[in-house]
Amino acid sequence: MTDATETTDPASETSPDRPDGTVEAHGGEHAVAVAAAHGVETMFTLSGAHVFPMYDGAVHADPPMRLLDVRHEQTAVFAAEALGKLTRTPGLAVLTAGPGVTNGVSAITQASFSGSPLVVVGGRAPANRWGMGSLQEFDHPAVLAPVTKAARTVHKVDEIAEGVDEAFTLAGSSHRGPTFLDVPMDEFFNRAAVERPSPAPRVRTEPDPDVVFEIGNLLGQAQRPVLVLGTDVWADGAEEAALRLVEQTGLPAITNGMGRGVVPGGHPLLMTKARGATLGTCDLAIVVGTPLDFRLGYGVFGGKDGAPAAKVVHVADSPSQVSQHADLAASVSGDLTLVLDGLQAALEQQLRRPDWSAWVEELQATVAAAVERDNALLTAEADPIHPARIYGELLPRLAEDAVVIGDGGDFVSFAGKYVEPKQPGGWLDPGPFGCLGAGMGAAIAARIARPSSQVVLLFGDGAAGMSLMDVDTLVRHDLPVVMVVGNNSAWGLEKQPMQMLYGYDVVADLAPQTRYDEVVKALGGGGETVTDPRQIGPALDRAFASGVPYLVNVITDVDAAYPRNTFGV
Ligand SMILES: Cc1ncc(C[n+]2csc(CCOP(=O)(O)OP(=O)(O)O)c2C)c(N)n1
Ligand SMILES: [Mg+2]
Repeated sequence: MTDATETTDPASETSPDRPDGTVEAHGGEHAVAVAAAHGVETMFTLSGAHVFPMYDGAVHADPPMRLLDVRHEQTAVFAAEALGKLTRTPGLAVLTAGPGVTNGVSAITQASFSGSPLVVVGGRAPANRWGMGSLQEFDHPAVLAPVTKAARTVHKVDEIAEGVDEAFTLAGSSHRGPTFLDVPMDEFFNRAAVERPSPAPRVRTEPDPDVVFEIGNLLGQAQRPVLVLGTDVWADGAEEAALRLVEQTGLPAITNGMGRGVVPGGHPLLMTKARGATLGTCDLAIVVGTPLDFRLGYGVFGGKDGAPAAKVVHVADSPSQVSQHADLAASVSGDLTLVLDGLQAALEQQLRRPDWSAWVEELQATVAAAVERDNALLTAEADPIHPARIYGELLPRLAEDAVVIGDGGDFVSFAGKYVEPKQPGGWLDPGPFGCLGAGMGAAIAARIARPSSQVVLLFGDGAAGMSLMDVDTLVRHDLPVVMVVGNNSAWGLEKQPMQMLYGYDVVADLAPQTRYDEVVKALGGGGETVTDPRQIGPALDRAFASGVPYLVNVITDVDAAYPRNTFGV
C-alpha cells in the first residue's frame, strides 16, 4: 500500500502529517490555514484574481472559512477591523492588487489610530512581470508602512505561512494594530511543502511594580481622583480588573471608546454624564488605555472654576503609547490587568484608606442634574424632530447586550451623550481618526460576532451615503441590522461651525428629506420614514421585529446642532 502522504491525491496533499511535519499546498491554502489557527473564521473581501488563491484556500479549508464579500473594499476592512475589536482576535481582510488595496487605506489607518487588531492580505502583480506594467501593478507596502505595524511583501510561496503567522502575532500583541502583507500572484498560486507555525502564546508584559506602587500612593493622597478608562482596557482584556478597582475602592470613573460599558451605564460610580465637572475639578486623573488626545483635552485636567491643575497619570498597554506631550506626575506601561490589580493592592496596603465619598456625592448630584436636563430633550415633542428624541425612544428598547455603532457627525455626538452601554464590547465608533463611512462594516462585523444581539447602526444622513450600497451585503448574507438615520439633510457637524466662523455655509447641505429607507428597500431590505416624534418608537419596534436589514429614516431639525465648544483641533 502506498503511503497517503506520497500520493498526488489532492485531498491528501494538504494533510499535515507528512513524515517531515510539512504540508504541501498552494500559497492561499497555507495563508488560510495559518489565519484559521489564529482564530479567524471569516474573510472579508471583494473579488479580484490576484487573491483567488485565498478564496480557494477558504473553500478547501476544513472547516471552510466563511467568505463575506462586500461592495466596496473600505467596507471589508472596516468589517475586519470591527470584528477584531469585538472579538479581540485579529480580523482578516483580503484585498486585490492596486485599487483593492488603496480602497482599504482609510480603514487600515483607522485601525492604526484605534489600536485595532487587523491583518490585511493584498494581492500583488506577479513577480515574473514586475516592472513591465502588468495590470494593477503597485508597490503597496510603501503606502501602507506609515499606517501599519508592519507592511511587507512575501516574495516566495514557501515564506507565506510564516509571514501570515508573524502578521497575526504582531497585530494581536500590545499595542495592537493593523499589519499588511502582499504576495505576488505567481507565488500565491505556486505550491510548496512547508511547516506551518503554531500561534505563539500571548505575552503579558509586567508593569514596573515600583511605579505602580508610586501611583497607588498618589491615589491614596488624592482628594478628588478620577479614573478614565479607554479602548485598550477592553482590548487588553482588563475590563474586570477595571470594574473591580472602581467598585472596591469607590473610585469615580469616566469611560470612552470601547471602554464604554466597562463601568455599566447607570452605575453610581460612572460619571460620564458629569464629564466636564469631573475632569475640570479633579485633583488626580488616572487615564488608562487611551491617548491623551483631543478627546481628553490633550491631557490637561482640573482648572475649572478656579480649581487647581490636576496631577495626571498615564497608564498604557505598551511604552509607545505613553503620552510624550502631557505633563505627567507618573506613567507606567504593561499588561493593564496587572496594572489595575496592582493599583488596588497598593491602595489596600496604605494605613489610611482614602475617603472620596464627599467628592463622589458631589459628582452624583451633577450626574442627577444632567439626567434631568437630558430628559427634557429625550422626550421633546418638537416639530421638526429634535435628534435627541430618537435616543429617548431607542434607549428603553435596547437590550443589555446590544451593539450600538455610530457613523456620523452631530447625530452620533448625541448618541455618545445619551447611550451608556450596560456591558463592555457593545459600542463601536470610528475612534480618533474620525472616519465617516466606518459604520456599515462595523455593523456587518457586529452581526457576525453577536448573532443573537441587537445591532443598531446610527447614521448621520451624510455618513449613510458613504456605505449604503453595502446594504446589498447585509441582504445577500442575511445579516439583519437596524439602521437609524438622523436625517437633517446636511453635513451638520460642518454646517454649524462654518456658520459660526464665516456667518454663512457652503457645501454643507444635502438634498432635503432623502428617502434612504427606499434605498434599503430597493436593495432587498425594509424601512420607513418618520416625521412625527410619536412615530419613532413604533417604527423602531417594527425594525427590530422585521428580521431583515431595516432603515428608520427620521427627518430631524437641522438647527438642533450638538452643543460643542471645540472643533476637536
Ligand atoms: C471620511 C470623512 N470625510 C469628511 C469628514 C468631515 N466630517 C466630519 S462630521 C461631518 C458631517 C457628518 O454629517 P452627517 O453624517 O449627516 O451627521 P450630522 O453631523 O449631520 O448629524 C463631516 C463631513 C470626516 N470626518 N470623514
Ligand atoms: Mg446630517
